[in-house]
Amino acid sequence: MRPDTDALVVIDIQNDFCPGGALAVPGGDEVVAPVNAMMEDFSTVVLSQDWHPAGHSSFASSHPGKTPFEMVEMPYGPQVLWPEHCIQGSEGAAFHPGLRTDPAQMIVRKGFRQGIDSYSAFFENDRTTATGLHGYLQDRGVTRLVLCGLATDFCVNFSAVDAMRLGYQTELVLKAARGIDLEGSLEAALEAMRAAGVTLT
Ligand code: VGL
Ligand code: ZN
Repeated sequence: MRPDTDALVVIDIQNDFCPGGALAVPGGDEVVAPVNAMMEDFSTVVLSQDWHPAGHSSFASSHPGKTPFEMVEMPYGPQVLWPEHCIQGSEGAAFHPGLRTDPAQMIVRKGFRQGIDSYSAFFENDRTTATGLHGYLQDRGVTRLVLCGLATDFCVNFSAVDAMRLGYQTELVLKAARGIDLEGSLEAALEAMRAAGVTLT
C-alpha cells in the first residue's frame, strides 16, 4: 500500500475513447486491467470524465465547413476540432464497463462549459479556469500523483504538465496509458512531459 500522500489519477477511461467509440484511442481498452490492478495500492483514487454538452465548441460539427482533427483559433488559443464525443449522460461518456469505479472517492468532470475545452483534469484549455481537483488533493494532503488513462498525448499530457506546475511529484505509468497520435503528437507529448519533470515509467 502506498502512503496516504499518494493519489492515483485515472484520466478519461470512457467508452468513446475505447475501440468502437466516437474518438477511439488505439488499444484504449487495454489500460482497463492494469488500471484496475493499480487501484489496490492507493488510498486516494480520482477518476476524470470528459463531459461535454451537445454542440460543444470542441466539436467539428459546431464549426460550419470544418472537419474533425482540423485546428481552429479559439479566444484562448489553438484548438483541435474533434468528432462529437463524451456527450453528458450518453453511453459514450460512461466509463468503460470493465473499469472499477467503486475504489474512487472523487470523480472530476471537465469540458462542460460550451465555449471552452478542457484536456487537463486541473485546468480548462485557457490554462486558468480551475476544475477544483487541486483543492481536493491539497485538502487530502496529497503530494504525489500517479497518472494513467486516455489519451496520453492530450488529456493525460495536459494533466501531467499541470500537476508538475502545481508542485506535485508526478509519474505516468505508460503501460496503463494509450495515445491518439495526430501527426506526431504522442512523441511530442512524451517529450513535453519529460521536459516538465514528469517521471515516465
Ligand atoms: C480527450 C480529445 C478530446 C482526451 C478529450 O481524453 O484525451 N481528447 N477530449
Ligand atoms: Zn473531449
